[in-house]
Amino acid sequence: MTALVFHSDFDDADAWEAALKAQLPELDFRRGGDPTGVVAALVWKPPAGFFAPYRDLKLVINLGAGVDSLVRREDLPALPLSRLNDTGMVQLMASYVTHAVTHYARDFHLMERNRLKRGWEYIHPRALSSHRVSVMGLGELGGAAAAALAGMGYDVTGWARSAKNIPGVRCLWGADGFAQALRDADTMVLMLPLTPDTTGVIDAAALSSMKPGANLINVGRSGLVVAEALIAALRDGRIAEATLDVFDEEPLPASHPFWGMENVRITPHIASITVPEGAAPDVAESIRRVLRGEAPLHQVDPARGY
Ligand code: OXD
Repeated sequence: MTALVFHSDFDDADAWEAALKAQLPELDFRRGGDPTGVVAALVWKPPAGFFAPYRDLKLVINLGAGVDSLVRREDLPALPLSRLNDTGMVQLMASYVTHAVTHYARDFHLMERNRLKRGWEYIHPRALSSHRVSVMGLGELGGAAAAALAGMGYDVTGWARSAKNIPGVRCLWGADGFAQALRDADTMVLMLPLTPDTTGVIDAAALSSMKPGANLINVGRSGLVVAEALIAALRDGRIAEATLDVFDEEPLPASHPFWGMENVRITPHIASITVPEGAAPDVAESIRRVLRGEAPLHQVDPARGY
């Protein structure tokens, strides 16, 4: 019998158990308890020391897309590590990003504020093709969000470390491409993985290289942005608006300045989640592969960080 241990404070263990058993009927799905015979761990931010009792472990699966919190742990076992990537997660992320960009491109943020004052102000709509969006990070989620935006008619630039080809998206790479993507954006969407190279990459200099009055959407990781620099840029209007889904401390403390800023939209890290029925076939296949001595699906290089 194949045993798997599950840990997440956010995801629905019952739904995961049902979805995984539909793929692997013989699976012994554990939420803790006896560690003997557990070959796979499906986890989101397990507590420190979590892995130590699992001596039979052969595979760690990150219950999400970003592996930054796992790869920086001292206690991560030296085993194959994979992450999740399912259609449901990609669609949820694309829906969040297209909504957030559209909120600004269609001036809904201004109309919401007018609504609070009972103010009727006609704001003439502009063509979506006149709104330039830069999607920073073109992985599975970023690439799909960029394609969805392009499909809606936005003028989309995408940036990745290496050259990519996404129909309808102007794909840039390298340091010059990064600077250009920042310069061109009416709205910038951060979808980069958090690695030593990307930590703090959106600092005061990066923000001041953007068009005055540009908007920023962060659905990647808070560590990509230097928070003090963003707060200063939002206060002086250099960055007009921000939509933030990820924070250094979650839940975001009630005393945090972001809460008091009219031009900051806050969502509680819900841009995307893994949908168990969608992701379970890949998890099951990764377990089968690892038991056959093969590499799992969506394997992550811990040294690279994605
Ligand atoms: C993820 C996340 O990485 O939800 O999947 O942040």
